[in-house]
Amino acid sequence: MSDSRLRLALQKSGRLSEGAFDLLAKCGLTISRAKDNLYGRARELPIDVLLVRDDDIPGLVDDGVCDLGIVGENVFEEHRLSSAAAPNGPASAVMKLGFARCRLMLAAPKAWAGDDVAAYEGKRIATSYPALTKAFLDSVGVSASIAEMSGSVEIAPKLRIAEAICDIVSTGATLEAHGLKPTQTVFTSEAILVRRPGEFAPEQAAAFNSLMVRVNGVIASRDAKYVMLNAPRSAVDAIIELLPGADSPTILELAGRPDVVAIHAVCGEQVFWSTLEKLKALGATAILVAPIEKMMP
Ligand code: PRT
Ligand code: ZN
Repeated sequence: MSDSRLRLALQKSGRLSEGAFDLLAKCGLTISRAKDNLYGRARELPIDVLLVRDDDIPGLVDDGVCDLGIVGENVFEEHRLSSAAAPNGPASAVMKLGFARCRLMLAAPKAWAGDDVAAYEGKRIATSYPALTKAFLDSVGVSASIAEMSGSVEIAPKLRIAEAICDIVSTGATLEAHGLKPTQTVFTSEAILVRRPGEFAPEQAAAFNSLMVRVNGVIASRDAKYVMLNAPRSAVDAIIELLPGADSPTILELAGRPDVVAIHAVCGEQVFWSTLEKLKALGATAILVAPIEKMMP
C-alpha cells in the first residue's frame, strides 16, 4: 500500500455503483479494473479504487483503510449512530453527490386506518436500519419494538415477522406490490462522498484537491445551461429576473438594432419550458438553451 495514492471505496455492484463510476468518468478518470474486480486504478490521478459492499464503506473509511468513499447517507448515518467511536474520530461527509436519491420510510399495511405515526405505538417494525428508525421513533415519542432484517424487509408483515416496516423507498412500487403504504419519512438520502479522519499526506492532499475541483465542476454543470436570447432593451431587467440561477449575464449590442440586445447567461438551475414561455411573453426571441459540459469557477 502506498501513502502517495488516495484509496477510494466504491460499491462493487448495486444502486450506487453506476452513479459513482459515471461521476468518475465525468471527472475525466478512467478506472482500469483488476481481473478479480475487487480493485481498480485511475490513470489520470493517483487514485486507487476498492470495490466492496456498500455496508462496509463507512467502517473502511472510519478506520483509515480507505481515504475516501462513496456511500448512501442512509448507510453512513446508520453506521454513525450504531457503531463504537472510531479511535481517530469518525469519517466525515464531504459533499452530497446528487444521485441514488431515496427515502427511508415507515410503512404500514394499507388496512391500517390513517397515516398517524401514533399508530406504530407498541407495534413491531422490521427494518435494516434499526438505529435510524429508533432515533426517529424517539423523536416523535413513539415506542415500538424493532425486528432487524438484512434484506427483503417488505415481506415481513406477510410472514408475521413484524406488523409494519421501515425501509428505503424510491418509486414506491415495492411497497405497493406488498400491500403497504408509506406514512412517514424517517430519513432522506442520496449518495455522498466521505473522507477519513486526519490529514492526508501531501501527494494525497493534492489528488484530493484535484478530485474535488472536478467533482464540484461536474455537479455544478449537471443542471447548468448556457442561455442566449435577443431581448427588447426595455425588457432586459424583467428577463434577467426570470433566468434561473444566472448571475451577471452578458449584454451585447446587435448591429443595426438599437432597441434590441443579445443576452448570454449561464443558468445554474434547470431551465424549464415554462420559463421559456415567460421569456417569450416578455418579448425575447431567438432563445437558445445549450448544455454545458464542464465548468470551473
Ligand atoms: O450488495 P450491497 O450490500 O453492496 O448492496 P445493497 O443491496 O445493500 O444496496 P443497494 O445497491 O440496493 O442500494 C445501495 C444504496 O442505494 C442504498 O443504501 C440507498 O442509499 C440507495 N438507494 C436508492 C436504494 C434505493 N434507491 C432503493 N430503491 N436502496 C435500496 N432500494 C430498494 C429498497 O430497499 C426496496 O427494496 O428498492 C426497493 C424500493 O424501491 P421502489 O422503487 O420500489 O420504491
Ligand atoms: Zn448493502
